[in-house]
Amino acid sequence: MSKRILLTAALPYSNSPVHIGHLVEHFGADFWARFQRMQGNECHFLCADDTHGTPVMLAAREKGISPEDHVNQVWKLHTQDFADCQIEYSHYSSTNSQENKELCEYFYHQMKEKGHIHIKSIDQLYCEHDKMFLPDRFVKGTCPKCGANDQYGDNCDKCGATYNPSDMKSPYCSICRNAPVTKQSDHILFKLNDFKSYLEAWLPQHTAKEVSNKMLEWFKEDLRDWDISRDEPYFGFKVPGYKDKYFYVWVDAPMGYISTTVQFCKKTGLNFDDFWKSDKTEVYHFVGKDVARFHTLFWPALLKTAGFRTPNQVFVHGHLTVNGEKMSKSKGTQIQARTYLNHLDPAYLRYYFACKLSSGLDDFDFSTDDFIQRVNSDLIGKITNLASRGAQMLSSKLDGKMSSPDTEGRKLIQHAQSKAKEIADHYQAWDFAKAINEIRALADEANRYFDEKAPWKTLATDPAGTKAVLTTTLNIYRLLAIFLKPVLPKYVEQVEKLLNEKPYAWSDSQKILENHSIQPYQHLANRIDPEKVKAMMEESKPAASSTPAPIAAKPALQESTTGEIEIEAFTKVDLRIAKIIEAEEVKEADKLLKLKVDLGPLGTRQIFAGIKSAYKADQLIGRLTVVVANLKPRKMKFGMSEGMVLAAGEGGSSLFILSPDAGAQPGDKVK
Ligand code: B3M
Ligand code: ZN
Repeated sequence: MSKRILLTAALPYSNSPVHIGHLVEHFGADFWARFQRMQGNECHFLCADDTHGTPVMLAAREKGISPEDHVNQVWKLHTQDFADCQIEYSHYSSTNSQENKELCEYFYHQMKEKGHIHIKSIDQLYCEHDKMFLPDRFVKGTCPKCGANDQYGDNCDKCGATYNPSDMKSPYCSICRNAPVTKQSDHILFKLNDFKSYLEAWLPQHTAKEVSNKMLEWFKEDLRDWDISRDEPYFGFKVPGYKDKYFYVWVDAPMGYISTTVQFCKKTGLNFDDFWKSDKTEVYHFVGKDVARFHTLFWPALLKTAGFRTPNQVFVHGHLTVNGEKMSKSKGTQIQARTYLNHLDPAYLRYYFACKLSSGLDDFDFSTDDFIQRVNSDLIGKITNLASRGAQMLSSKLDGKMSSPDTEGRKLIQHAQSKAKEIADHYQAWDFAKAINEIRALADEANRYFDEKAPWKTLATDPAGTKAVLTTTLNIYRLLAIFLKPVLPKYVEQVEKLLNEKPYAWSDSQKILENHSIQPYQHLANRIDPEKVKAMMEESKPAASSTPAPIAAKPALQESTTGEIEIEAFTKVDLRIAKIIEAEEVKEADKLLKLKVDLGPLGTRQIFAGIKSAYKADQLIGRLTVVVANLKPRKMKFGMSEGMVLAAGEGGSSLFILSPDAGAQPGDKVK
């Protein structure tokens, strides 16, 4: 009987572009949803952008636009990236929607009514300059354990210690670098411990053993209250009854799963209650292990409070590393989806991640060498090769019509058919890596058969026997295509065309094509050119600019794929010595200083420079530095910017403008 399934992937946050870490999860969910549909199930795959919180508020300020405009812009980029990666959602919404706001208020009233919240005054670090309470990630300082400088307020990168921001030595606000003060404010707390025994029973039934065991470690003591409110300024939904309190982003984020369903039901005419109010639908979340706690503790407790059903399962996956290391923007290993797409076909990455993804919590690696090797030797060399050799010969040397396999061939096909159940079980269990292994083994067998029969030798002497061999080969290739279709939907569409067939369902694997005409062979896929992978990695390296890379921007003007430029390209940039004659802070922008610079014979210019985190305005007046003088003037929210100040460093306090030795004059050309 056909099942109705609702599947979600975690909601990407609106402060960063889609990167390959997101893709692992969204590919996985997309494979699974497509597999379910091939099985004849009704599978709705829903997702949305997670739009609220301090980082989004600050990102919008930085751009000089409203948070609403910011999240709308990011939504467009996210959905475009996902679509170009062949990920197909049934509906992709946003948590900043009216439906989500109403839902969030409803949940809150239920929490209140049922006595699951209380108010408590809490001490927190506050920045007098930015007039805001600082989330842990926005406090930096010296680690209380090992003494490392510039560590975040919640944990130390150097020694791994975790602590409270208030325990840090010499804490400072990461936005303005001033020392914060401690200030009290009332917070709304959700009494998670009210659900302790409920969750203790719920966890083992709805998560993998590895996950529930991990979560149950917290249960030795009472479960701690969960702080669900944040003070102004914040981007999010206001808490009813308060004029300056907002719901913490993690309260309304998972509600996005439900509000997206509300919108989806409006769009399709399906009945909402069948999804979240009854067990007529199977509900599954697919998330990374970093957010498992939110999905397996807070979320079921909230759902229970508000009288909604809980998910059948929360599937949890491990993290992606790149060439053996944790992904990092500054090391250039956080490859953005758009950067990947600028160089390579998404089918390759879908295939590679399918090779790596299994149902456990282990991390797995995107190794660029292994990636090239797997795609070129397996997907192209073993799998696609069967089609190019078999179909090409059948259409160009014979009449393009399959005959029947001989006894040996039929056995081989039946053997491949008999794997359909096993491979399906692997997909069902989120063990994509095992499914791909099986498929690859079948491809190996088929290649061995083809080489042994050597049809290119028998073509002239035994055309009928040759045809039977090609018929067998193409039938096995067809089965591989059916088994790969959840992972490679576009590729398999071409196979369906080549073999003159309708879109494949899983059950089509039980048929054998005989006396069947095919289309002339058309090239299906190329090998990966390693140079393109190199170019992608090169493009992922952070730009040596003081302004953050624009979200999912198109690649910067490139002279060559290796990142080298000709001398002519360099000399086009007019670098000049400039004297800073005026400098003032742009109050509304966190990073910007407004400068007036003297370029000698070229006159004066106004420049907005993103260096406020490292320099005070009056420190700069009178100083000589280097600017790009022929940059096209740019209209910014606060006025025209007519050049660019060069600076080194990673940003924040670590930013250094350049200074010439004594003797250089304003307007001198830098050569
Ligand atoms: N947005 C993941 C993150 O950005 C978070 C997932 C929400 S799922 C409801 O850390
Ligand atoms: Zn500050």
